Amino acid sequence: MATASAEAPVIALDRYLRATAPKMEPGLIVTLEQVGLAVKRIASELTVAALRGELGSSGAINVQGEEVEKLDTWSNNVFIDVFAGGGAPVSTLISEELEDPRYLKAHHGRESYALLFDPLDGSSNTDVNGSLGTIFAVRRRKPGHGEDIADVLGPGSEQIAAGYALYGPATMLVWTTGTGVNAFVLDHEIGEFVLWREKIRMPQRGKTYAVNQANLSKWSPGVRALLDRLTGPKDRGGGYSLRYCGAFVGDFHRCLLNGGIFLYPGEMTSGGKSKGKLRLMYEVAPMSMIAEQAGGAASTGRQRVLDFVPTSIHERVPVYIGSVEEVALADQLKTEGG
Ligand code: FBP
Repeated sequence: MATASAEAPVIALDRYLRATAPKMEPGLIVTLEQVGLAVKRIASELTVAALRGELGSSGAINVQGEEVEKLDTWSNNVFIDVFAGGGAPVSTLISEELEDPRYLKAHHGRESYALLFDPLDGSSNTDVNGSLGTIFAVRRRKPGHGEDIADVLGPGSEQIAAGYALYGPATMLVWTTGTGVNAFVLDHEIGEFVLWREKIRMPQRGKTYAVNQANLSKWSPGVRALLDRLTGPKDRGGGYSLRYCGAFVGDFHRCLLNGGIFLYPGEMTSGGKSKGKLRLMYEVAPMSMIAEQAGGAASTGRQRVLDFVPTSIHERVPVYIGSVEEVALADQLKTEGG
């Protein structure tokens, strides 16, 4: 039986949202609680998925042209089930695993929210028991919006909340509503998310970088210059170690706590243009709100991620995210030819 340390009061997520956090609109409180519920279900299933034959591919290909893992589909359905119940004023679900938005009748057309999410981040880790995550963002929907999502395709600065869950040795829920970044840990004994850290600050500079270096040949000279600098001599601003777990959430979480940078650069195409891999609306923009709220930064290599105006819900962008010093260096070295 774990003993709680005397200093740290046990504050559960719902109590924190309702009593401790800066005043929050009631609909947003319920929405974050529902996200917490979906994450608890996914966390519990991940611990036994291997025993239940839920690992491996579902055989389907998603709108991104990627093979869909059984757990991708399962996690996506958990979110649909939780929000279709109508408790939270969410009228629109936009997911990595859904080609088109899913409209929920309960709140359709009214003052409501859109929930944008990547139900299971790091899919290539599902079968090897590696780090996995869930990423989400909340945006306001105008009444009478109908089935047109123009009001959702605004810059990331319009997000009113964002967060992620990290399924690692512990399950963590990290979120912001624009007043700092808070982290909760799932205490499996009581089935509650309990406050771990409030108003987390990302160090201005770190000691690690995270990138799939196997893509080196596809990158611009600016990206190579950045890697040369980070891996160069310590006395010339280098000496960084490479840490890459293959899940954006896991690699970003390390930057949040210890500083450093995660990058997924654009790959140069024959037309000389670079195209990123990660999706703006439900991966990069939510994490960028967290980064900035913790005193970090996020760039597409050409501009601040939160200023980028998307043209579609599944748009991809290059990303350089983490401590302000490393992201500034990436911009200075014109990594995306900016
Ligand atoms: P999904 O797993 O949700 O599709 O996310 C993409 C992702 O897995 C990121 O989590 C991760 O950072 C990246 O792709 C890994 O890509 P690669 O296998 O090319 O290194």
